Amino acid sequence: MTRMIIGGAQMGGIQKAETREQVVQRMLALMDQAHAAGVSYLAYPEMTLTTFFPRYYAESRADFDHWFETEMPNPQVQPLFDRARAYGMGFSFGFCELTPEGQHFNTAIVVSPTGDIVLTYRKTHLPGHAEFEPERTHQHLEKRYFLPGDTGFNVAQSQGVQMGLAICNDRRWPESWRVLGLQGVELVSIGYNTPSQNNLSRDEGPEKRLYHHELSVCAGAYQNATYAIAVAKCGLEDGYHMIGGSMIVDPDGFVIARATGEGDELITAEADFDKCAFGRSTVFNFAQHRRIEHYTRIATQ
Ligand code: CDT
Repeated sequence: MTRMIIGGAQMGGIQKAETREQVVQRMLALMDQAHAAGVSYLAYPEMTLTTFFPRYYAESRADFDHWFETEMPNPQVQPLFDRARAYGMGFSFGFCELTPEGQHFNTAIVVSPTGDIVLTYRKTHLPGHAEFEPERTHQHLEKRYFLPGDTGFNVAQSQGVQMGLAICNDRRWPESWRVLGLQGVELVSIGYNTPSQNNLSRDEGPEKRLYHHELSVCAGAYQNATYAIAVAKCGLEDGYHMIGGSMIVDPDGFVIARATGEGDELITAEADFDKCAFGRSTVFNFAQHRRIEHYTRIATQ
C-alpha cells in the first residue's frame, strides 16, 4: 500500500533578467513549504529555470543557447538536489537541455529522494512554429528552438510509484497518456507554460485555455487510472501573461487540489496509489477491453 502527500510547486513568472540562482531560491522556498506540509514528492513546471523564451525570435538560434543547461545537476541547481536529499523528497522539474552533440530539447526529469535522476523525458509535442510569423500578435517558436524529443514516454519506479512525465502541450494528446497508461503509470507530472494568447484566434483567451487544460488533464488521468500533478509557470513574464490553474487530479478524474493565484504557490494532496488499481481492473482494464485491431490508424497516420 503506497500512500504519500504529493505536491505541485506552481511558479509565478520568471523575468528575463532573473538569474538561475534567484529562481532556485524561489524553488527552495517552495520546497521548504512542501517539506513542512509533509510532501514526499514535488513537481515543478516546464522550463522552470528560465523565462518562456520561445515567445521571442532570434535570427541565430545560438543566441539563445544561454537559456539551456549543458549538465544536470549543475552548480546553480545543485542546492535544490541537496535540499531535497536532506528532506528525503523526490521531485521533478523541466529545463532546456543542450546535449554534448549540440541537440536542443525541452526536457524534464524525475529525481529520487537520494538525488538520482531516475527518469528523463524530452518533450514530444512541440507547439507553435519555426519562423517569425508577422501576422501573429504573439510568437510561439518552440519548433525553432527545440528538436522533438527522442525519449518517448517512459515510466520509472520511484518511491514505490510508477512515475511518468509529460510536458505542457503533451497533456492535450490522448496518445501521451495512453502510452504511459499502458506501462501502468500511477503518477504523471506535467509542467506547463501556457500563454493566454499566442495564436491567430482572437476569441481564445485565458478562460477557454484554462478549460481545455483542465479537460485534458482530468480526462487523461481518468482514462488511464492515474494521479496527475499539472503545474504551471504562470502570471506575467515581462508583460506576457500565462494561465495558472495548477492542480492535482486523482484516478477518477477529480481535481483534489487547485492553485488559487498566479504566483509561487504550493498545492498538496494525499495520494493513495491503490486507487489506480480500481480503474485499471474495471472499466480501463486494457488487456480485457481494448480492441487494438481497430487502432492501427493511430500509429500509422
Ligand atoms: N509550452 C507549451 O507547450 N504551451 C502550449 C501553448 C499552446 S497554445 C494553446 C500549450 O499547449 O499549453
